[in-house]
Amino acid sequence: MPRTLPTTEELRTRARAALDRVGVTLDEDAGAGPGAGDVQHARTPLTGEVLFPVPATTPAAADEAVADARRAFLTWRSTPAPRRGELVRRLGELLRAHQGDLADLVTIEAGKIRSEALGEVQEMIDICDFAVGLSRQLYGRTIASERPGHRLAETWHPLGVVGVISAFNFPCAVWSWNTAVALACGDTVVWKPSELTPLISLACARLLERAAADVGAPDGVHRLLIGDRAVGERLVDDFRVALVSATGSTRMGREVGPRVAARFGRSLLELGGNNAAIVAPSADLDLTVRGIVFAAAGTAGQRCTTLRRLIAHRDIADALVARLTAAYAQLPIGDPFDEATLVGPLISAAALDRMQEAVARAQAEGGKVLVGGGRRLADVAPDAAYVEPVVVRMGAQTGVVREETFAPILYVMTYETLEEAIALHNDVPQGLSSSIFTRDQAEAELFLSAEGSDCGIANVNIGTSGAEIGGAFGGEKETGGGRESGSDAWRAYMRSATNTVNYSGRLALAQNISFL
Ligand code: UN1
Repeated sequence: MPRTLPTTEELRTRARAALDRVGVTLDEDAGAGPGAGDVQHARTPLTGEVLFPVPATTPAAADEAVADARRAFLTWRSTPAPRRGELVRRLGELLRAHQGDLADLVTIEAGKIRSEALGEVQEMIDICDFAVGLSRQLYGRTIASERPGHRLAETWHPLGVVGVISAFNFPCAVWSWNTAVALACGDTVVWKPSELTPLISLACARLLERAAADVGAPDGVHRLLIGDRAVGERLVDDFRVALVSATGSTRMGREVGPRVAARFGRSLLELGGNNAAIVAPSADLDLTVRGIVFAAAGTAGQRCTTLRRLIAHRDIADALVARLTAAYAQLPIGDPFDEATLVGPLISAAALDRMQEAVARAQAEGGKVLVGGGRRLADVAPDAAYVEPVVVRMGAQTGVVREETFAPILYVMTYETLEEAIALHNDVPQGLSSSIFTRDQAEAELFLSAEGSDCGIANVNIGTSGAEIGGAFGGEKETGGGRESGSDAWRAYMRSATNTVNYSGRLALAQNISFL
């Protein structure tokens, strides 16, 4: 087990070096644009300590940023889409060249282990590739007109300024899903990242700024707002922001959605998940255990796709739980830069408090802790939050199980019939990701059918987390209904127009109407 951690000073040096290679200088003007005044503090969950002060965006500068993005939109929307793709291609090249630097910043600020941090940057590279292709595939349809000599068609146009609000746990990939696609679609972007991850945000913004300069795109295609909730609220309420794409808690989405709707803006919400896996009697238990441990304990339980509920058939539940507890007991927890580590720190001491409260509630609601839950490295780093992922066996899906706690807690329940398992699976307010582990094809198909999982993501023999960018990402119910990333999620970033063209030389009205 790793017993040592890097010091805050070592992390500062490493962050400074990565920022320097990317082209960010941490000074009064760094990234926050004109009018920078207040300061925000970059921290690292590795030690729980402050790294650097970062200039925050003032409200006036935030308004100016939206104005810049709006101005840039007026030229960007008329730039041919394949040329817009060149900006995204250049961004992808820069992301490839700086994959290690960006991964360093993700580890330092979000606490991800090395391979997951590199994986997050890989998602950015992949979505850039996807969006470059998309820039030649923004297809509309032609529709058979009911009138002779008429053509009916659907055209897709850029939407406007897209406001991106992102969370600490995917501090750069979620930005890239939105930004790469929005730019290809002809939109411009104003980004309000999590307050907890300003450094990686400055690095991404700088690389995009460099890409824009390299290909001659307007500089205002992207603006970064460093700040707290008040800065995010300006984006939400600004009528010049056509789409607000927000990732975060259901509580945040409950505020953002109605406020954007009140001004008839569009919103795309990626909110909480409370993802479950059903493990059927025929499941391959070796594969299942590995799939579960990555999904439940990976990223220290801090993905919106993290596996939080396990619904195991009663005939295999004990065997499964025995293997799981053995695997959990071996998990290397500690320094995420150490190649052997699989579980890094929670983002903050407050996150640890919430985890401990949830475990205590689960116990009060009849749950039994089977493994984990202890704090680690408190002597070395008293301000950090290293914790053992925990497995709690529950007699029923009680109140706490139906809530999302953003920590590595896996609640285990049992079932007898698949119908019962699916009912339990769907009986939570959230609807993001889901899995079934089975070798019975009929069971798998039922789970994927309209009567099965009610989530936006439904998997077979693979865990709930770690989706590829090629599919649409998002979920139902309190998860918010948005779809981002691949497939045809791009349509949310454009507006469609229906065109009727009469080339007949005669006026023919639809629905056989006679007039004049
Ligand atoms: C998130 O946790 O906000 O499917 C996004 C996954 C990742 C994205 C998670 N590709 O786990």
